[in-house]
Amino acid sequence: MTSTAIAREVVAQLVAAGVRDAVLSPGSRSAPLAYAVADAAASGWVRAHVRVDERTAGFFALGLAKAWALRGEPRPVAVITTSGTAVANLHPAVLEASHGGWPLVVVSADRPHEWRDTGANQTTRQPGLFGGAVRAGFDLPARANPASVRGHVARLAAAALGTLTRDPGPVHLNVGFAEPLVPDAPWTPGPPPASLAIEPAPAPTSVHLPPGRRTLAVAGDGSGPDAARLAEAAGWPLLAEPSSGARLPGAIVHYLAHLAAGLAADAERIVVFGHPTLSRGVSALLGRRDVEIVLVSPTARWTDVAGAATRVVGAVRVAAPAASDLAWLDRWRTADAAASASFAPSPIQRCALALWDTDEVLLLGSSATVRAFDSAVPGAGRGVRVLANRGLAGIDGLVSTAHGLASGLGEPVRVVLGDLAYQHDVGGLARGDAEPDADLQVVVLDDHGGGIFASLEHRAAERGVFGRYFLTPQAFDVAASAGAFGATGRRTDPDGLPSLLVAPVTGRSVLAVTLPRAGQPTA
Ligand SMILES: Cc1ncc(C[n+]2csc(CCOP(=O)(O)OP(=O)(O)O)c2C)c(N)n1
Ligand SMILES: [Mg+2]
Repeated sequence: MTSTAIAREVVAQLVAAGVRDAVLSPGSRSAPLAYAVADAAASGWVRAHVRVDERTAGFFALGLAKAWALRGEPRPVAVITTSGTAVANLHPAVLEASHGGWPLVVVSADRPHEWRDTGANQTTRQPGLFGGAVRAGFDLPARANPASVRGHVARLAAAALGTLTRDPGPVHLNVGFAEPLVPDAPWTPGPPPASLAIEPAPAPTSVHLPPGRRTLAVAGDGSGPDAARLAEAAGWPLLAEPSSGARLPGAIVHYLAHLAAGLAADAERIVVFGHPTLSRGVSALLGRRDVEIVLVSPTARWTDVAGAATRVVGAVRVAAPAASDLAWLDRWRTADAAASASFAPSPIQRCALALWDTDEVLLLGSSATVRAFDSAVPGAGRGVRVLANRGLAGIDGLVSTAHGLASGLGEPVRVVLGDLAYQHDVGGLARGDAEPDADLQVVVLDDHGGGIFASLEHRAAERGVFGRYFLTPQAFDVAASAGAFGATGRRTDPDGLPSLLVAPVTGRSVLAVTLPRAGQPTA
């Protein structure tokens, strides 16, 4: 069968399976897919997004998937590349999607299978390239019967969404294409084909957790607002990471200080939501063997690093708090009020507070950025619109993820990140001439290097070693870099930041915030 027929069927079946966004990077072997997506986009089946750099394309697709989830309508997102190293450039985003549980459908174009191991140009072993990072994969040979495509795409999309497994994540469809790579007849897609109706796995039943036990709710990344609702209903102190979606009114702000001060010493039960990763204090709490630890996970995965959990449940229900629960909650609230009264935020925490005080969707960068928010910001309604890439917490792909998020939502997005993380993914700012502009503001908390390392044991290393091998300050002008990508750039400091955040986020801009230099010896 022709490559054109196969590509059109792949695109049609992706749309039938729920895909509404396709991210493409240019290439010749992938041309049949590009022509098919162009026709599908012209017919309104999908939105096409074209990015030159596949590493960016992968994270951009991740941002689009996050946009669908934020709207309460999870959908798989397709990311399409040509053959060779192009495919491997998706690996960081595929890993992040795997550990974060995001439904990316990688469609890689390949040379005809018989060219493998012959020295043919841009020909490598693409099937299995992502190893255990994909939930499922299929290798469709060149000249396959297009009728075989529907079943494979339906299986892959179901695996990506976790329809039957409750284990969403990335999948990989590798498609061989033989010449000709150019359509011989036009295609005007009509109504998309009917999807294969797959009955989803039943939702987990909820388990009742009785009142009267001194309980802490821990909400890690991706918990969602239900964690806050349950904690509120049960009268549990809520320790919610800033990207949990549960840092809502009532959350305990200075919980790290309270944990360090031993306030949790006589806790009897911890109820854990999402994927907590940010602090050693919470890790220690979740490693305790003298308390009951209940992990609540609606998916097939859970976070239990220490292996100390007592039980794993899909959902919980709670009763009204007992008097003893309210006394316990009161102890935490009283401590938090005292801590708030004496809280003197550092410069980076002042930036976090100013950014938290805005309405736009926020994507928080890894490293010191997310921790500045965690240690400073109060619970607020805006907490449901704060995201992060905490699957693997890389400092890569953050600008691209935010760019995809802004494009997917069609509304302004701010990404806040460190100077090294910004330089790592500065290419994520790029926009092709034919691509619509997104409303994206990149706020770079610029301490001239990896400030996080100054808070770790490596600060004790010899100064030259610490500077060159850990801190790694760069000869890089953050504000000027924006202009190279047609974005606006300017610099401010923590005092100037709040007034600049009042202006609406329109188009692409970069705001560098000068912070005290990281790793400077303190007097
Ligand atoms: C892709 C990737 N490479 C390396 C790391 C290790 N790492 C963690 S934080 C960090 C430094 C980040 O510096 P910056 O973005 O300036 O943030 P800061 O710590 O100064 O807030 C590095 C290199 C990582 N998390 N991800
Ligand atoms: Mg830095």
